[in-house]
Amino acid sequence: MTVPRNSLRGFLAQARSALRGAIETSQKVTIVIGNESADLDSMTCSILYAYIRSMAPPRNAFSPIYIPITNIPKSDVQLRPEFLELFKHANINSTHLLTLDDLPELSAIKSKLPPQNTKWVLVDHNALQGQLGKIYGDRVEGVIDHHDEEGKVPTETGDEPRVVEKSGSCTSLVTEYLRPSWDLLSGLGMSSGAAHAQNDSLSDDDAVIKTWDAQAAQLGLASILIDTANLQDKSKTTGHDQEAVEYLEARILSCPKFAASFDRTKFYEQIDSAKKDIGGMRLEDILRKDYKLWNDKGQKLGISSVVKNIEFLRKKAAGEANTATADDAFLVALQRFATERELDLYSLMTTSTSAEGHFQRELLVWAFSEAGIATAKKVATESSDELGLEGWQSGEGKCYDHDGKEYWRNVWWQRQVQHSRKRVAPLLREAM
Ligand SMILES: [Mn+2]
Repeated sequence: MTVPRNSLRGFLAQARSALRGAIETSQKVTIVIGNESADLDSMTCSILYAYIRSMAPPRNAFSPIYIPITNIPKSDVQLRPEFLELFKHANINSTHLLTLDDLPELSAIKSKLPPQNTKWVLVDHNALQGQLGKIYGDRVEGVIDHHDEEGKVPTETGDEPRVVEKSGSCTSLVTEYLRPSWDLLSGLGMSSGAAHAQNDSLSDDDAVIKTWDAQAAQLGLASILIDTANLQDKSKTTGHDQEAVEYLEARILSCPKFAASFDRTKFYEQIDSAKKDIGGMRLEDILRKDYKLWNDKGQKLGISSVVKNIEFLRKKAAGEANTATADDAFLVALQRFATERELDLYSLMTTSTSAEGHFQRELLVWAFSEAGIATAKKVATESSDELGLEGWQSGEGKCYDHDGKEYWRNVWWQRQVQHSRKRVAPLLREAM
């Protein structure tokens, strides 16, 4: 059975009930899951892939429908205002999104969702982390990703893709992969209603499908624009991104409902400003909203990416603590965040715009164990040139550096701003 042509909204509702049904009746299920930082890219990759693939599955698909899971608990969706902004363009809302809450509880997941009944496709990562990775790591049979190759997904993935390539956004690679199926689907123009429609209503069905396609296209387009700064960031944008943007934009512009009013730059700015609208959040939420954890060679590394500078976070910390100095309040909050997670190594990466309008990055590295300290020192020396590390001071003139037995810490301006966590994480991991 093939999933009928449907809107994103209809599809997500169907995916939710199919997942529930599969769990209750021990049916097979294919899960498409993004990485655990669950940024916009991860979310849109999984939805777009599952949506098109469910309506145009390979002949011997493992299960009748692909289930897109966003790799966070439902409550964390609220920490991503850009999701909520984008959902409006796709005619969905946060209640339609499938999250970790839709899977059985971890304590019972193995019996309720036996590994042999599952097949996993990874998008925007190529190694399934954490508890899910321990239980279902062997069931991963497909990947589309733009991070460094981890060598965890088998080389043969049968009917599912095995694409690990450089691109600004993983959604661009997903779009590229889906394009032939999507074109075929739209060419057929079949919806569940269209199959029974009279000839004279065909154009109405066509308009409905164009609207659905344009909504899905906006969902994908947003991630590519965010990840490439509207294709303006030359260090990130690749041919994959340019072609995918062209393709998705054409889908939006061929829809009468959106064609007249759609403006790509305005659309980008709207999603981007929603993403930076984190002033109302608590510091801890800001640190955990785009957070990744690695557990390698006996060391735990956590990295938070934040879309505001340390000055913003200092003020936020001071406002929440209202006793200590801003520097103290900030450092205490960071230390609490890292020690609660029992990290050997914690890093904070910020992005912001300088008063002169330049994109800038700060990098904080804090090591809490002997092994972590050795790793941190190694990176500070060996990767200093590649990252363009330069002296940094807080608003109160402190530089936060500390070289002691109990911990080691430093903060820099990272002048080689093209290097995101996608580069910094492998550097830290290699140094372990
Ligand atoms: Mn990505």
